[in-house]
Amino acid sequence: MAQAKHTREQVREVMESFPVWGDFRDAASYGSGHINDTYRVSVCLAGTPVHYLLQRINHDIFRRPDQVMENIVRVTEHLYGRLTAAGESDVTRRTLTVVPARDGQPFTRDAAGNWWRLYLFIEQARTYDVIETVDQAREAARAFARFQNRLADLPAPRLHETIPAFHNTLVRLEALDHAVTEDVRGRRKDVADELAFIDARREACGRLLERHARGEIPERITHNDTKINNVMLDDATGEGVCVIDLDTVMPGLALYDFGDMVRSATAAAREDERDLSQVGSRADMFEALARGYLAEAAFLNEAELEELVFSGPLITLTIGIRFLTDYLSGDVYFKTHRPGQNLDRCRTQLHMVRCMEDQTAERERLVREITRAK
Ligand code: ADP
Ligand code: GN1
Ligand code: MG
Repeated sequence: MAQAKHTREQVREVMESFPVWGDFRDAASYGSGHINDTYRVSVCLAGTPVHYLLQRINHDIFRRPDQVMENIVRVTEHLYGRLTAAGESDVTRRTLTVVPARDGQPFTRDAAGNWWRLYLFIEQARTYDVIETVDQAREAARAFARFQNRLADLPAPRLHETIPAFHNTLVRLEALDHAVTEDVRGRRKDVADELAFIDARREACGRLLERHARGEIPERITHNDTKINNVMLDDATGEGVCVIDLDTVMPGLALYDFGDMVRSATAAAREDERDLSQVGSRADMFEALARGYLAEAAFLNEAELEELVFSGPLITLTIGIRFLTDYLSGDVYFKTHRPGQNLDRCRTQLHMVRCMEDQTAERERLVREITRAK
């Protein structure tokens, strides 16, 4: 659980900007996200406890929080419309719902210049940092695919790119090279093996970008942060009930979403596990993800299907590059709770890349078998 950065009193004050009925009771730091500051706020509504999810948007990372919120409002309202039209029950558990501030804006600012947003709290569901069963993998993949399906007809204009070149591996490599040259903390000496591992894979890093530039892989509306703890699974049924963490929903490649599911859902250990003998990419979880995703993502074209397996190691390498860059830069991007955590995270990612590479042939066979059967 994250360390609370704001006091109960500060959170209470922020909550006054939102038209929430009831008596403020408590605020607790919540979740294990690496980016925003998240609080579960408890309110007592005429005797009934009610929760809200309050977040401080990390404005060092999201430089235009207003554009982030404009995207999120458009996306969540569209999802609400699609769910309602489909006659779904419990619609406010199936999409995030933004609670506007008293001034009608989808955020509020505090005296220190921070940006805050409030969501309805999704009850009787939870997220997992390391998933436990193949059913969870399948349900998570289905939920992310349904999310992409439902957003395919979002009306123009194009969504804002909240972080430009987010999954562009070549741009991420440039940032790593820069961090290596600068070596601001003198840590380069610790990472020779990691740099060699990445160097050996440079050529493959532009593969999807090239196929996109040739028009073979289309741009779609994608989530771009399909880490497994960004989907809530229903406590009772196990269904992937709600896709959350919508800061990076923007134009992207569907393959990046599948790749990040493979990175995070097949992981046998936590992202910062130090004992690499525990780390790996589980074959059974991959199979469940592929089956769940392909069952729902009917929009995929031939080129996307061809690259489905490759997207796993590519995104895992990309995130490994980002953790290493942050380690060399002095841990300025991802939240860390102990020294060396970003280097440990990088090492698990690179270990998983190798593990995925070793399973490429079997995974390709499996994907062909699933798509042929359809
Ligand atoms: P970050 O961008 O820092 O990863 P998230 O938006 O993913 O932040 O939120 C962190 C955690 O808070 C999630 O992993 C999830 O467990 C929980 N969470 C987020 N939104 C909700 C919500 N609306 N209802 C209940 N829990 C939520
Ligand atoms: C961050 O916000 P969170 O913790 O869900 C990051 C992702 C990384 C992930 C690695 C905006 O995701 O891109 O893949 O950490 N989000 C952003 O765990 O950079
Ligand atoms: Mg998150």
